[in-house]
Amino acid sequence: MERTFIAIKPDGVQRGLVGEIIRRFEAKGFLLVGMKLTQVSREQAEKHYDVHRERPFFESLVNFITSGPVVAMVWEGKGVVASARKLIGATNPLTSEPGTIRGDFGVDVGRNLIHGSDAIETAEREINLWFSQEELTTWESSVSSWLYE
Ligand code: IDP
Ligand code: MG
Repeated sequence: MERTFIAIKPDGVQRGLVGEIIRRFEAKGFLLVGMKLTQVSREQAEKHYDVHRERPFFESLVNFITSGPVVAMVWEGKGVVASARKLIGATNPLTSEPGTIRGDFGVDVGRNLIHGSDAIETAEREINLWFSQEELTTWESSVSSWLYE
């Protein structure tokens, strides 16, 4: 089953949106298979955002993601990578649709609350960067037959 990496950034934690964000993924029907509150090291942040290394906002992005605790999660489900991106909304919260996490709760692109992997291969890379095998669980929800045909 497909898995994706999701992180509630320091602004989401500070603003008390952890429960609300997790609620949306649960309510959709995705399965939480890994979760931890963690203070990200500079090294880890730079690895995570490696594709943006040459972008002008790279330094402020790394400073921000390391500025406070982050809730790192792995969610599982059919089509979860693309679907999570839809739940999250467009990168700039001013243009994210209402009903999305960024659209409902954010204003500034540098305070957009949440990260989600952008492709299946990216998800695999990010899950391995953030979690060890022992930190991930394999389980089946007792309501799975009410979610999947
Ligand atoms: P994504 O988070 O929607 O996948 P990316 O393009 O991968 O967006 O950018 C990673 C993160 O970098 C964004 O979530 C946002 O926090 C930040 N970012 C992206 N573009 C800008 C920008 O133009 N200015 C400042 N920060 C940006
Ligand atoms: Mg991205």
